[in-house]
Amino acid sequence: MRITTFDFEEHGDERGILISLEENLNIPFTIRRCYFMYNLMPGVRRGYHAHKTLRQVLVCVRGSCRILLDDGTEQATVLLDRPNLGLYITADTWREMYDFSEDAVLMVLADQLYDESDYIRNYDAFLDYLKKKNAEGKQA
Ligand code: T46
Repeated sequence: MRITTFDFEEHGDERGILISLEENLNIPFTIRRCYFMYNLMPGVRRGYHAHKTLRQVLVCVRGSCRILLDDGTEQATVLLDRPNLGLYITADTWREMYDFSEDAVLMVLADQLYDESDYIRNYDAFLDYLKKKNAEGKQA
């Protein structure tokens, strides 16, 4: 499956490093929401869902974690272990986040406000959703 990551430009000098994230520039959409998670224990696994329309960029701004992506046919794993790396996740992609380091802070930029009706939180329902969508696409 195709994985899209971004290497954000670092503005570094003797004072440290600054990264700027701007909508429709190095983030490929208009940013409508930002959320982040921390206090993530090494054994926990989060996510277990797909989105029908939401697009997001994930950045592990501190520490590290792994992201499992699944498009219903193939799976891939991405290690987020530096704050200048962004992972772009579009709709119709099952995701799981795991292997969090104790200091991990995972920040997410999203193109829509929070909407529970955009979630598919059951894997079989996700596969059914893709099947129906494909069948409708072939008829059109
Ligand atoms: C995603 C992955 C990467 C809100 O009230 N507002 C929000 O914007 C979000 C994202 C969550 N919530 C509430 C809903 C739940 O009661 O926070 C609680 C935890 O959310 P959830 O279990 O969905 O968290 P994750 O880590 O499994 O998934 C999140 C995002 O929900 C999801 O869109 O792609 O991070």
